[in-house]
Amino acid sequence: MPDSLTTDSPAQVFAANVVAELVAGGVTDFFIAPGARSQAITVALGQLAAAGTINLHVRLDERSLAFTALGASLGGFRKPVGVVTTSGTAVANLHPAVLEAHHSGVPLILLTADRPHELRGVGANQTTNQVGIFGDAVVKCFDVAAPSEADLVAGRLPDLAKALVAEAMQLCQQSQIQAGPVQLNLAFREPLSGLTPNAQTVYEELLKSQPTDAQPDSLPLELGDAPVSIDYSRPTIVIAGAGPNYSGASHGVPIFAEPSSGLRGDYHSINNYRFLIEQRPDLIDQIEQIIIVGKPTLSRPVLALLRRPNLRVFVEKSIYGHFDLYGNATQIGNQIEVLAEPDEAWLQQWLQVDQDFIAPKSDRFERRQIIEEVWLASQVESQLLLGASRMIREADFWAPAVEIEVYSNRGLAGIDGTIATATGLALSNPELTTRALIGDLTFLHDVGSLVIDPNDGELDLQIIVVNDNGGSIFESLEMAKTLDRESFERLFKTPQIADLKKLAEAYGWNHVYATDELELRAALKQTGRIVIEVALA
Ligand SMILES: Cc1ncc(C[n+]2csc(CCOP(=O)(O)OP(=O)(O)O)c2C)c(N)n1
Ligand SMILES: [Mg+2]
Repeated sequence: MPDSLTTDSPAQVFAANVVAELVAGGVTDFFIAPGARSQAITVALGQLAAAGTINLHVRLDERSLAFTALGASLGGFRKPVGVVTTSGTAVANLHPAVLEAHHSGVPLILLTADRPHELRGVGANQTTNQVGIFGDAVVKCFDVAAPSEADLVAGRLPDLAKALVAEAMQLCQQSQIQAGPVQLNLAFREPLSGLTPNAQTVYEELLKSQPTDAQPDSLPLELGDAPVSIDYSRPTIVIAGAGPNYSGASHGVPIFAEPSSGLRGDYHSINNYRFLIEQRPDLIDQIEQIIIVGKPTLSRPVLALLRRPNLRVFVEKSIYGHFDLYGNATQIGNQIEVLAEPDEAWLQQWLQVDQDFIAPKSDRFERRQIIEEVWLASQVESQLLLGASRMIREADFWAPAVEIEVYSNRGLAGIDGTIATATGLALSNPELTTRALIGDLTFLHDVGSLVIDPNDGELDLQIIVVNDNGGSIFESLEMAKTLDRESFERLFKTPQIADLKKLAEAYGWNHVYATDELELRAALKQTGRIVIEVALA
């Protein structure tokens, strides 16, 4: 304990201990937005960052902040990261990313500063009910009372911080399947911060007093289910939705791999499956069993497969929770008991049909070529984020049989926060080129995430925008056929007239137009932060 014990702010002592415990527990990256009520946490994190102990990232907009944190956690194999906000609407701005994290098993530690209990519900500035604000999207919300002078004098604050962080860390990453956000709603009384104790010193003391190597091990899958018994000798396929799907390939049967499954390059993957579903009913009719891994979301024909009569559907538990859309899963679990080995002839028949299939070709530069170029450019030292909307669905048809590091926010498939998520991925793997392939509305939705924090350093980050002047995904839906064109455009397609080049440049990004494959290929080789705009009619 420092000598100046009684002059320390209880807020600062507690904040320093909370963050030191988090770091000792393995959290290396923190995301903060400026604010008064959270100043003790921010000061403490600043000290740890100055000492080189943590990576600290600053954002203005908390919505962007939280998606950036989400991307960073994803890029680090779902490691827990800290997110810090002040009180009030700042907290509410975390909500979209918290929902996505909840639905896709991403461990976020939300440190939301709050007024002390005596100032709640009495009209104090910037005060709302932050307890339970995220509902069941957080594993738990801890409502932590403001540290008091009495706590400080009694020397209780380090132990309080230790117990709090230990439980929070445990809850946010219980297993691969049950990971998710936790909220530490931390009340603080004035004085809201001080310069002592220095959080780096608190951290170093902490390390001396506890065994080292508290880094989280890789998380166990949830075990203990009754094994799922599969007779692979019957005609079986795997449908692989959004990943990570480490086990998808291990079944030894044909895989229908959505592009965000990470399995397109696998030997078993039938990459023309979206065409074959419609063109080879003879083969589809033979399927007797389907194993679902990850979260399939992209197409109605795939989901329709699951509703076929006399089908056995096995669901492998995933990070995305319980997937059983039609309530017809025969068994759900993650331990498999192999009753009989796969039929090699069945697999070979599918691989042959896939290889022989000739996809419709067009000479125009369109989405197919964009996907192929982006995919192939991403084979080495790269990671790719697929935005929601049309391009990920086009990739379901066209993504080549090449393994790449691929991500997508399929927990809720929002078009929000995509630039921020890509930035988070880039921050967590700065040695890679990070690409996001998104639509024009998705770009505009999150354009504020182009704000650059110069302290983030040089990132190779490419936002590839397919600008088709509005939400072209809606063209394929019911209302596009029933509504008159004008109503459809005004109500759904929402064409926009934004100048993306000016926007990008205003935020300090490079911008380049790509009008054909060669220009796109060249643009994809550029370094730095760049918006690559591909205009399509
Ligand atoms: C936050 C959020 N709001 C609304 C939607 C509904 N939505 C799905 S796709 C889409 C349009 C996206 O358009 P664009 O990014 O241009 O992609 P395109 O389909 O044209 O390639 C919208 C509004 C959503 N998924 N998420
Ligand atoms: Mg569009």
